Amino acid sequence: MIKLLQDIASAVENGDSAAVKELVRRALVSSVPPDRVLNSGLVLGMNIIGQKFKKNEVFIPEVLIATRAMNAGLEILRPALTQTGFRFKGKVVLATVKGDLHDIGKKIVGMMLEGAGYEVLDIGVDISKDRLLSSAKKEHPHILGLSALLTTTMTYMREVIEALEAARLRKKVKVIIGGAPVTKSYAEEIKADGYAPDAASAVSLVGSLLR
Ligand code: B1M
Repeated sequence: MIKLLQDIASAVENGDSAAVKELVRRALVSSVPPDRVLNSGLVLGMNIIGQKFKKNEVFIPEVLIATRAMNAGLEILRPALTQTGFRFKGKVVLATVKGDLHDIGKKIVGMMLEGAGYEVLDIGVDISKDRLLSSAKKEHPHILGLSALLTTTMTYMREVIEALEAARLRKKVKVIIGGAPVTKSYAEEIKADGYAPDAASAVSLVGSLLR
């Protein structure tokens, strides 16, 4: 069983979607518990690629290919996880803020969070505070993740937090922020709950906020 799980992790790391699908199917047929396939196979592979990405040992194309392979495995696994009463570790709503169309980094963050066992709802780019408020009310996320790549749009993050406060929703959801121009000190200044410089750090941050 351990060899099969290691093979799944390696196939994710190598971005081999076909092998991931086949190996996950084989693991399920062999009665490997779905949560082990997830955590000791798919997620392990994503963690390895995430750490390599953080250390500049691999780059965006490798991460995207690995996340696609991980998602291919997750699709095979999803029904089995649901059947065994698997519960996501928490729910995250992600958005790129109003005025900003950049979403490559946010997609990577979302995929890495999914790989780590969180339910992720990516509501898109150019998202207004009104849409974020209605998402917070409707979806009840544990975490609201805001991304911005422009110095002109990162200021909108403060407006979102103020709008959440005005709507008395601020205590119900943790807000994390990220994107190239965003800093830890900016996060503190606007009273966000956390800042992550990259996708692997975002996974650690969400884990620590929901602990
Ligand atoms: Co634009 N762009 N862009 N662009 N673009 C930048 C950001 C820029 C730095 C380029 C430059 O001038 N050197 C510059 C911003 C300058 C500034 O404000 N500081 C810029 C500009 C000016 C513009 C336009 C205004 C250009 C124009 O039209 N004159 C325009 C604005 C459009 C708009 O948004 N309204 C524009 C447009 C575009 C494209 C549409 C062509 C395209 C976006 C395509 C897309 O995203 N679907 C684009 C791109 C691709 C870039 C660059 C080249 C690459 C961005 C990227 O995807 N990086 C960028 C230059 C650069 O960064 N080198 C640039 C890769 C990605 C993996 O990294 O997004 O940083 P990143 O994500 C990381 C972390 O930041 C973090 O984790 C990710 C993974 O590790 N992270 C989070 C991100 N979100 C997070 C959220 C979290 C936590 C971590 O929690 C929720």
